[in-house]
Amino acid sequence: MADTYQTILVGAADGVLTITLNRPDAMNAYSAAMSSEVQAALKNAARDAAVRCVVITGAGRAFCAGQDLAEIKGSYTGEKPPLDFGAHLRKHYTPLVKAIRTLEKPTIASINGVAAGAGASFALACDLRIAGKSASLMMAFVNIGLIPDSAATLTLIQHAGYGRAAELCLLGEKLPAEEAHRWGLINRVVEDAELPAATAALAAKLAALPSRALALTKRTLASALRNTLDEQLEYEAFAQATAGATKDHVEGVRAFLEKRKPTFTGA
Ligand code: LHQ
Repeated sequence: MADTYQTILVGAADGVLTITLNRPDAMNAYSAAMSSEVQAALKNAARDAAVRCVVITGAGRAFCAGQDLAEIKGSYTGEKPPLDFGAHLRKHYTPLVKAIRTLEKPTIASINGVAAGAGASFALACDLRIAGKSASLMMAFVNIGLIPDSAATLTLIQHAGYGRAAELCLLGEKLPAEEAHRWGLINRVVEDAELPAATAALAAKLAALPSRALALTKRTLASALRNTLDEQLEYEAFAQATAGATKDHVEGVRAFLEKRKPTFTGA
């Protein structure tokens, strides 16, 4: 039976699983329900060998406006106790960021509009970002007296360097997609109308590549963030030994020598 979700749409075709954040009237603000649903969808994607690439996008004119501030309103009106921020992050945000980063399949954020607060953090956690021209990134946290979370303090520095990360985080201003592209925060920018097709083409390309090599590449890139030179060279030797033992590697080399297109099976 297909999974039924209230806050997201999930569709799979030709090895690509697309998760659409689907609360367009609230700019796809991130609610507790959305958190558990996206986590569940990513867990299923991790288990399903037919899924070879995951796309996250938003319905309507926003990608995601971050925390649903209406949902936690009671903590500010006195109707509910003050929010336990640490517990809230650990329950609803940390598992999602970890799921995206550790998924052994490439992830693409297809940024169709504003990505604000944790919504921007989620996009930054994906492996690749493609955006429509009218999209933007906004570290909105400071505007409500919070600090950037969901690993944005790390990913922003990784993608764009400290100076640019500091500018975005300290000022909380919108950064238009084309500028974010120049800063290295977005990989590709296309006309808004072309975003779905451009995303589909990028995802299809990834889904057709050797999936074990992609998974190992993702792990090896992640290990580089914590390793010394010696450790990283050793990790590469280990990962290459694993990639080199795959059928897809043999197929890739044979196809090259025989001057034909390879057919990768994920084996
Ligand atoms: C929203 C939201 C929203 C609910 C727009 N919630 N409804 C972690 C730990 C614990 C707690 C707190 O959070 C976090 C992590 C975080 O993500 S903190 C950051 C939370 N996000 C924000 O502060 C962003 C707030 N939103 C905005 O700054 C603007 O709405 C943006 C820049 C996203 C869009 O601006 P506009 O294009 O001018 O649209 P709008 O403001 O008119 O919004 C449209 C509707 O969406 C509106 O509802 P309405 O019923 O009036 O049409 C907004 O209330 C609703 N909406 N963001 N986060």
